[in-house]
Amino acid sequence: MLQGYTPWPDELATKYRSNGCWTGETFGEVLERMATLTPTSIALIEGNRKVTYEELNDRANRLAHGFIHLGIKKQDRVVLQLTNTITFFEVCFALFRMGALPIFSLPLHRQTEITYFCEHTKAVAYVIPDVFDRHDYVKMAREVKGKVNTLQHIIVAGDEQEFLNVEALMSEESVNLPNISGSDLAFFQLSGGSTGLPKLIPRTHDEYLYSIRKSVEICELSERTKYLAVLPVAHNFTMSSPGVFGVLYAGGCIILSPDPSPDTAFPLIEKEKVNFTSLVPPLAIIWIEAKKSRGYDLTSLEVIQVGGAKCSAEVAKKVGPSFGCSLQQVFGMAEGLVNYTRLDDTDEKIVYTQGRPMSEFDEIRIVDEEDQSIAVGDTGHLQVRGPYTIIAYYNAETHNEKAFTHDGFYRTGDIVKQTEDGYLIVEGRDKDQINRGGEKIAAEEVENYLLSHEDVLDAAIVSMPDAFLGERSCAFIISQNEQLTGQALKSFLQLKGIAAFKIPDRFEFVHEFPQTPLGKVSKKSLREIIQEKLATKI
Ligand code: J2J
Repeated sequence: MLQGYTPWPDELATKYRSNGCWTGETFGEVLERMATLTPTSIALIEGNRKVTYEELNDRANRLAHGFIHLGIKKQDRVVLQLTNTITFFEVCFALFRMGALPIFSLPLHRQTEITYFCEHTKAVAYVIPDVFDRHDYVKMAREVKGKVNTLQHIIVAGDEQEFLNVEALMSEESVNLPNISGSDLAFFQLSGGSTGLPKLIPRTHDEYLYSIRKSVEICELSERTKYLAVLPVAHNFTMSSPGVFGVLYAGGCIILSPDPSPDTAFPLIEKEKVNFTSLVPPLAIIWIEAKKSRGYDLTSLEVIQVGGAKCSAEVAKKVGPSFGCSLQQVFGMAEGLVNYTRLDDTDEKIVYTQGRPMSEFDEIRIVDEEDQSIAVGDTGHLQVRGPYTIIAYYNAETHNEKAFTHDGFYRTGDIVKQTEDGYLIVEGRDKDQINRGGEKIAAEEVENYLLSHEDVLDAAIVSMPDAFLGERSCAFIISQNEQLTGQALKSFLQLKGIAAFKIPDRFEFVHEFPQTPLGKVSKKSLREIIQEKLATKI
């Protein structure tokens, strides 16, 4: 058993097996099955390159053998930072096959985050593109490798001589692959976080495949699905709700978009007759605007999902009519619970709610500050337990005590209310997090980076409303250096090497922070201060 991982208690595992949620199937077996059932169907399209299910399966197998030759073993951790490419899937399924555990970092993560993922998990390998979006990942990997002594292999997708190359690792030589079972760990997803550094979310084949199977059923995916992946495939939404894994499970075709802009995505929709895609709310706004002036034929679209952050009713109302398709709202989290509006729901539900839990075995409760259930229709804190919601983060004992209740419910940190018929409406959040158009920023993480600046005495980050992104971040700073500027702090954070979306959009220099009656920084008051400033345009 991997140290730091809390396995499912026997009682729950038995329950979810006997009620049919967990079938024992593994990701490796799913791909093998699809390669047998639909060998010549196209699984993935990237630019002019197309890969069938049989080819994907074959290449994943060869790569799995290559990883074993290299000395990577079952349960070894591998930080995977690939973009929306076919190689992502080859590496991913190769790791699933031989039981090593990918950590799904995002293309935007930089050396501070990657070093932490590698150190925290004692990763043995790190897989990167060579260059993407003008960022030199090889240079970054060199720096990370210099800091992390467990890291033995840097593996590069692309033309690169300094480190190992994915293509060169494909091996014809057969070796015995370890046995993988449904209850084995499959990978780690990342939490949006609220305290300190991002938490790692351990997922087993059993639980994640259940959520995919249910999502495929609700979203009605089939071999005729043509899914455009515009958001990063490594994110839980694009990966599993029903996402790219859902498409592979259903035998459909994934079209990989290197970026989400209409200029890239619309021609792909027209050319490949895309019928399903997933967006975050700000992207939905950009697409709706772009649709008015771009002449592409997008009539193949049947469903556009919007999730990751609250979709305003105003935007929700426009999606269907703009694209001649159905909108599906998705309210999910990498920790588990996913809510969908159903495809045959009334417009009222689709526009005004964030859907209802996907599984009849999801147990949700909405509670007050004292963890007491409240009346249906009242607003409160959402807690959840179920067959695909984690029961603990990896290696985070102290945090787990706060994040889960004594009876195993996950405290989502979301403030919601529920309609009589079980639909959820997201009203806010009680976690110290900023949701910047779907990208999550843990306030404390960025505050700590700022505190490492010699001139920063104290820092507090809060959200400020934004018409386009929903929220942006504002850092309140206490410093004795009157010369210190926001620009200087931005450069400091950039040099430190953190994902660009975490860098505060605005800095406010103050002499003190407002306090709660208990003497803590009152983020509520800080939010009010910045809102007022924005309203009066100071
Ligand atoms: C309001 N807030 C939302 C929504 C997520 C599917 C879809 C999204 C995610 C995701 C995911 C929201 N309205 N429609 O993993 O499988 C906020 C909530 C939630 C947090 C989770 C999936 N959809 N949110 O966004 O782990 O605050 O997952 O708790 O990144 O995003 O963020 P994340």
